[in-house]
Amino acid sequence: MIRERILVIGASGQIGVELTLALRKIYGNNNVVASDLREENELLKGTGPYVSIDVMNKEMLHVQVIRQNITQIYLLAAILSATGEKNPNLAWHLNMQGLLNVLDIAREEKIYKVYWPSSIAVFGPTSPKQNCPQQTIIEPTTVYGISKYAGEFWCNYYHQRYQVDVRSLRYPGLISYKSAPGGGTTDYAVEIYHEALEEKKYTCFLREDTYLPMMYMPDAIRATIELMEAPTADISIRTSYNVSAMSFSPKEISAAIKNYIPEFTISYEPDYRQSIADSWPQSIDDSVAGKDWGWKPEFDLNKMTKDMLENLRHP
Ligand code: VAH
Repeated sequence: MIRERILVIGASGQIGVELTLALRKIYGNNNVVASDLREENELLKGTGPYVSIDVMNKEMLHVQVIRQNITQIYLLAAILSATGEKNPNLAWHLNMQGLLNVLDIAREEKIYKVYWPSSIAVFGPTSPKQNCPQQTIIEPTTVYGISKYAGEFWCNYYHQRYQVDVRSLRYPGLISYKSAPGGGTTDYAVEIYHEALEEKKYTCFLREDTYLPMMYMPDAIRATIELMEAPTADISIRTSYNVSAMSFSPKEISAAIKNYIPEFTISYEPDYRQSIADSWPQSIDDSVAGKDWGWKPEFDLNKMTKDMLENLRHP
């Protein structure tokens, strides 16, 4: 049994913090090396090794992969949809070159497995709005979506041509309480819980009827680990799997919050992120993930709202 040594790149981000903690529970604290350009997230301190890595510095990354005897790489560093529209060139460069650096090192060092997240942001206005299938018309209209869709084909290429075992999920909007998100269009669904508790009111940057596919972080972490632990023979998708859990609108999430905070009020001031949200599907068909590796979500809007408010009230 080889000793797995895992490198998490972007470990101080919204997904990275929780994925690092989950992987440390499975593989042992010292076998999961957390890394980021930013300083170590408070929740990671004292739970295992942390190194500063710039995924754009391929030589330095390569040295760390060798020096740390890495066998698996999780690449989470990316610029998300809203920030990406403000910095298109930076978003394209980081999201693309970061992935290519990791894939090339994985090929050269025969890394056992690689994980790289895509997003439902790959879909565009010409994709089906309801139950958007795994394979369909996909014409992204954000730099983030373009970079994620191009990245999916690079993952497929490195698997087909070099047998790199790289796996990927098209995450919906992710909601969590442990670590703040950054620069996403779906981040209103995180902010609203904090504001509901602190201010009893929230001004939403999307229209009240904007339905988007969403998932609670515990489900996203479990989906990631279940995908990575699935037998290779079961993986039929080498671009990226659709996964989903629920879809809701700002109106619906505020009604769910009102069940716990009756005095909560919401107002709406749509901004540039409205057009990004409008370009995405409202719901996702993830039946291929269910068939291939048994994907099944556990959290719906009410169960998530209860858990979010409890954990934000008593951190
Ligand atoms: C974003 N949270 O809003 C990300 C996600 C589906 C959206 O990829 O950009």
